[in-house]
Amino acid sequence: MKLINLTLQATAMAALLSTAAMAEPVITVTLIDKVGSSDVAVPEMGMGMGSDMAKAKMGINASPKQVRPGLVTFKVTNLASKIVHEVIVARLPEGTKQLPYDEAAMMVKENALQAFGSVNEIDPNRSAALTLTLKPGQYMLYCNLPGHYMAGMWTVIDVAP
Ligand SMILES: [Cu+2]
Repeated sequence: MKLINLTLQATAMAALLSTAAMAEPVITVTLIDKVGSSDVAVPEMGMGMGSDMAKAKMGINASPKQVRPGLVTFKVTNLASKIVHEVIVARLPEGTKQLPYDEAAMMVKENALQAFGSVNEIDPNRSAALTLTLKPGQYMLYCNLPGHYMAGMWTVIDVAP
């Protein structure tokens, strides 16, 4: 039930934000986790690992997942109960199968990707916005707090003419 309340709050917030005149497409991004703690014991949920994402303990939802090139605003809401999250927007080189990953640090090797921007340290039940100019291509949205990417905190969007 709590989750439903949070979703309603987020919807109300989105409605409020949309009253501002904005011509560029808005991608609504929600950050979720089903653990309520930093327990990320189910690993191997990264891109291209063939895992059943339905079992992921953390995730990022984006809607819509396809927009036109140009200015794009990401409205990010952290729906997690307790955990701070972040979102990094990085271009995916064509043909990328898996992201470069540092096993020891439990983090994506950020420097190996061309990042376009990020929203850092979003507290639970908080929202933040990020506006970027994106060229055609595929972009990865991911959270790179230790363990979160492999717990499933990523999604891919398409920018297509
Ligand atoms: Cu996270």
